[in-house]
Amino acid sequence: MSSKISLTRYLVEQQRVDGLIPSQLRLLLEVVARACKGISQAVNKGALGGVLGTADTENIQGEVQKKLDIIANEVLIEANEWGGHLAAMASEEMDSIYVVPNRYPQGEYLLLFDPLDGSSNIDVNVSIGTIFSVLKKPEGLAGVTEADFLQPGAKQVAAGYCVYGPQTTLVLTVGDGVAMFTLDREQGSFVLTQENVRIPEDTKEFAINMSNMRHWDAPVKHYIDECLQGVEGPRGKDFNMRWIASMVADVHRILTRGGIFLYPWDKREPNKPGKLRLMYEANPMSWLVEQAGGAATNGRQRILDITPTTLHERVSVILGSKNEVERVTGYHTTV
Ligand code: P6P
Repeated sequence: MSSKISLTRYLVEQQRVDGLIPSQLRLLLEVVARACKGISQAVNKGALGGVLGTADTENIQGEVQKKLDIIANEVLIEANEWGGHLAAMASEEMDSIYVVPNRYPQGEYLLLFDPLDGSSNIDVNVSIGTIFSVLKKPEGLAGVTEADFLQPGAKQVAAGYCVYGPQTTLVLTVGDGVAMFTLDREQGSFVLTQENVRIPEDTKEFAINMSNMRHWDAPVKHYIDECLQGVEGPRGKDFNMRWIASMVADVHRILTRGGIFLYPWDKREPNKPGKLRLMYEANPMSWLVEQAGGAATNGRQRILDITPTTLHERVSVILGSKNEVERVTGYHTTV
């Protein structure tokens, strides 16, 4: 008797035991996982699949889209639009929301995603990933609009990512802790490989793009400077640094062994609160991190408490080991 627990079995048991996952949400999560398997196949083909390089188009962020950005977006739309569990979708790669066409039944959930985060790493064979967030459509009004999506991250009913690295691993929370599933390519299914993931409250590893140092605000400069002083400095210990420039990969490392990730506001674009997007990058990652015992703020408040005003708004992100995040956040009122 195989001791392997598939994603399907895990979700059925979560539905049966805890009632945490209504059947429509379970169906949605299984469809998203299946779409991630398809994206993983496309990513793994690389040059052999003719999927590398740019698509010569730009997204709403004004960023040149990679071919795989568009492929991944299309895979997620096509996989999810017909199932009857969704009312609409929103994506980093689409200017406005995608309402489920009338030819399909509409459901009660809203799905948001960054279909392929870390695109700058695609052509150099470094880990990338899909990030997703699930909200419930507000009761009442018929139809669905962008305003229905503008809910704080604390309202998410499911969140996760799939990292396409040496392994393809799906990481998921529905509010009862964090579970990790590794793709068994021989069986073609995700298998539970870790549950009740916990982030150590302390760490010696920080992740930030150091090339932006001269642009940071004082609290972040102060924090990183203390880390760089090492054991001789006020922290009394040496720190290590990692920066993969792929949020999914950096967050996966932090969920696996602890650490702190910072993409703070900087004065290169002072009118933008940060680089990363609130709705489909920071919110799902923040919920996962909190569910694993970590913390996530924008330097001044809990990210999950932020009420969005626009679909693609950006945010400053400080997340990971609880005590480090609290230290940096504290510097935002004292430094
Ligand atoms: P930089 C990828 O483009 C991304 O949105 C995140 O995945 C990543 O953490 C960040 O941007 C990297 O930004 O400025 O270091 O290239």
